[in-house]
Amino acid sequence: MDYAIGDVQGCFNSLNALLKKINFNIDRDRLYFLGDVVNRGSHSLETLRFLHSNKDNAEMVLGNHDFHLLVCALTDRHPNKKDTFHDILEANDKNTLLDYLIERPLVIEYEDSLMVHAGVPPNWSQSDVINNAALVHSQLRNENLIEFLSQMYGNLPHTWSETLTIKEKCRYTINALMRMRFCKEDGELEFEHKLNVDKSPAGFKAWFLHKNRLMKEQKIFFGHWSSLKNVDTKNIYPVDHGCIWGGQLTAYNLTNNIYISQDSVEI
Ligand SMILES: [Mn+2]
Repeated sequence: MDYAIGDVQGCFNSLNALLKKINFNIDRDRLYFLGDVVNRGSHSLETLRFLHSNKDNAEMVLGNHDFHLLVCALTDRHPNKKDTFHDILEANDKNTLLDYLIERPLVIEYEDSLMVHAGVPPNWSQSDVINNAALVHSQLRNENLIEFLSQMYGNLPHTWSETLTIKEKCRYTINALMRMRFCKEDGELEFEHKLNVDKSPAGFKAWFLHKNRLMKEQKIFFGHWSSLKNVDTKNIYPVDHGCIWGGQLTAYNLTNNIYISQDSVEI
């Protein structure tokens, strides 16, 4: 069986409970983590080690918290007070784990669907998504990685255009694929709101609710938005059910098309 799994955020006990619930078998099953595997929870190190040691059967897309870990580990930016990945920064296998994260993609194409941490701008086609994600991926593997990472924070540019510099294109792509919730039809991003879809800020909508969205026919699996409730939009599969906030850690069984949730067992 293949499963897409929502934001673990270092909730390794809940992940183990979920894997037990789905009878996870390393020889038979494949796991696709939808990003934010680390941070906020108490066991980021164990979670990342689990992914790394099972990398032949588990894949992940980068989420904003995973990216934040890379920035804090490799540039002079300091972790915030709420960050809980100090266990990784102090681990003796830190470099192995960071190298593993640097190699991870921003999107995964799975059969006729797409997996991404936050979402896909409504004005992007599947090839726009793949090409822009690949541009960021190539920059992460470039020898100027540290300089690149130190320039990727910030909310600008709000919109994507062909005339942007490579750095600007990457910053927009990271913000869109890893952080977006609300946007305009032309992909203009908004970062002040984290509420449910019925509370969108003026002029903005949840990225998947735009009428003329180009990727309507592809299934999209994503995490990041734990407050999403009652989403009844065709081909839209939110899988982050807020484990870190005392909610549930969820796996979507891609073979049988069902959600399986595990109540948080973090202390
Ligand atoms: Mn996130």
